[in-house]
Parts: sequence; C-alpha cells; structure tokens
Amino acid sequence: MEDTRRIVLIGKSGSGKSNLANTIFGDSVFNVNHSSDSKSNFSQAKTRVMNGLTLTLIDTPGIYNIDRTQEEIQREIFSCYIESSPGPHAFIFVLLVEKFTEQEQAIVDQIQRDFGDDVFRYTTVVFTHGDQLPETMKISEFVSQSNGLRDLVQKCGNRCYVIDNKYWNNTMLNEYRSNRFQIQQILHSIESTCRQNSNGYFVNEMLQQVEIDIQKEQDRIRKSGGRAAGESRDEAKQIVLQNYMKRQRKKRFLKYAIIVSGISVISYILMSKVVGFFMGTVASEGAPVGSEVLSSSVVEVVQDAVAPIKSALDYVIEIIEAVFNRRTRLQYNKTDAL
Ligand SMILES: Nc1nc2c(ncn2[C@@H]2O[C@H](COP(=O)(O)OP(=O)(O)OP(=O)(O)O)[C@@H](O)[C@H]2O)c(=O)[nH]1
Ligand SMILES: [Mg+2]
Repeated sequence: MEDTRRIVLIGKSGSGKSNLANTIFGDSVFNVNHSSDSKSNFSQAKTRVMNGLTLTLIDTPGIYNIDRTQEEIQREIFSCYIESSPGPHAFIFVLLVEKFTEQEQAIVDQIQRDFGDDVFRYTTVVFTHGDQLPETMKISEFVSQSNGLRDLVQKCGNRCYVIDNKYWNNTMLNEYRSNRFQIQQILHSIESTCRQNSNGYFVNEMLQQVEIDIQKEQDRIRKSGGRAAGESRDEAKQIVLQNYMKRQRKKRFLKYAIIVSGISVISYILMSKVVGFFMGTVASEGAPVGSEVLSSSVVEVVQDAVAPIKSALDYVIEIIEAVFNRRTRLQYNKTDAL
C-alpha cells in the first residue's frame, strides 16, 4: 500500500484553509496572512511525515472568490494540478459554520464543473469556526438544517467534520470540540476514502497530461544537469507552470489584437460611409438638409453599416479562436518541450 497521501484543500478565500493545514500539521507551515487580494498566489504544497504516512497538503488560494476571472480560475486550478500531480488522494472542502448561501452553492457547482463529477467521491467536508456551533450541537445536526448542505455532504459520502483553528487547540474538557479529536477523525476518514477508491487517487484528462509534461521536463533536466530526482521534479513543475502561463499570455494577446483590429476596421468603414453620405446629399440636393432628417438618416446609415460588419467580425473571431484553441491543444499534446 502506498504510504503517501496528497490532499488538496479547497474553498473560498477566508474559509480557513491555510489555518486548517497548519492545524493538521500541528505547526505553522503555511502562510496564513489571508488577504482579499491574493490574485498572484498559486497553490502551495508542504510535506510532513505523520504516523508513518508521508502527508502532502496542497493549500489553494481562494480559487472561487467572486472577483476571479475565468482565466485566473483556470490558472489557479492548473497550479493545483501541478502541485498534486499525479493526482490528489483526497480533497478537503473547507466551509465556515455559517449559513449556506447561493454563493456557496455556486462554488460547489463550479468545483463539479472544473474537476469533474467524480470529485465528490474523494471529498471530505470540514467546517472551520466550530465555536459558532451551538454548545450541544454536532455538525451533522447543523448540516441537516440546510438542504444545500445536506445534499453536498451526502454527495461526499456523509464525510463531514468540524474544527476551530483558534479556540479548539487545547480543549480537554469536551472531546468533540477539540481539534486533536477532529483531525484524527478527518485523517481516518481520508484513509477510508482511499480504501473505498482502491487506494487510487483522483485523476482526469488534464492531470494525466500535467504528469506527462512534468516527467518529460524532468527527463530533460536530468539528462542536461545530472540533478537528483526530487530537485529535478520541483524544477520541472516550475517550468510546466511557466509554459502554461506563456500560452495564456499568447492567447490573451491574440484576443486583444483581434478586438483592436475589429474596432479599427469598424471605425474606418463607418467614417467612409458617413463621409460618403454627406458628399452624396450635398451633390444631389445642392443645399444643407434639416437637422432632424439628417440625424435620423445618419442613425440609419450607422445601423446599416454596423450590422453586417459586426456579424462578419464575430464570425472571423470565432474562426480564429477555434483555430487557435486547436493549435494550443495540439501544442499541449506535444507536451511543450520548450
Ligand atoms: N475564530 C476562528 N477564526 C479562524 C478560523 N479559521 C481561520 N480563522 C481566521 O480566518 C482568517 C482567514 O483564515 P485563512 O486560513 O488565512 O483563510 P484561507 O482560506 O487560507 O484564505 P485565502 O488564503 O485568502 O484563500 C484568518 O484571520 C484566521 O485567523 C477558525 O476556525 N476560527
Ligand atoms: Mg490561505
């Protein structure tokens, strides 16, 4: 049986992921300077040996913050894949003991879309801010009070636990309200999830491709520099991430270039149409027209000119994006030997 476990902590910013990772390790390993502007952050992985098990925790930045663009989300998921490659054994979905709102539901739906339907078979739900839980209440009772939470926890095989990173570190009186007890339960639950999944880890097409890329890069580094396996893998991960960002930058540049050229073409055609209209009016009538007639005619000319140009440009952009996406995929399949 493999004695390594890779566990990804996921959830919105401020839910307590980094603190939970530190509570699990019993040490301040992850940076907990939570900031709403963690846009430049990538996933971070740290490894410790616990009870004979090599445990790697992957702390993600707030991937699903509402201010994230699709591009940022994709980049952060990619960095999470790199750190958890060849695939995580478990996900911990971190939520606060508070009302489960539409925002939380949207995050659950987005996780399913981004990682695939299978993700909940590998997920354990952990609530932070356990101090907010009424004194005599267990977390299962709290969950049962909300349809959204109940559905989520059911999808996750009823695996749900509660901790409090701030107040439950040294509690001796109440076993349930103690991090020590809850963390043990969480780790047991993750072990049984692994057994249920035949000791395998979560994998999807993207993760498979990321692992192939890392290994190719690692081979290249080893051949060129004779570095140790661990070192070359870390370096390979960095290079694969940089290559991904380069591709993203190229894609963004192309998109802006198309938009700017489109606007320039539209402006040019509009200007020539308007100038042509004035020249024609003056030539045929030999005198200036009334302002009302003039303004409605100009609007019509503009509408007539813009409609076909706009659809033509939409069509061109679609074709270019399709070609570009195909090229990027092909490039990606070639695993970027840059
Ligand atoms: N009272 C209490 N405060 C907590 C708990 N967990 C986290 N906090 C506080 O909540 C804030 C955010 O915690 P983080 O662990 O940085 O949250 P995060 O999910 O890693 O946030 P990002 O890194 O921005 O995604 C910090 O000020 C913590 O001190 C908890 O269980 N109880
Ligand atoms: Mg954090």
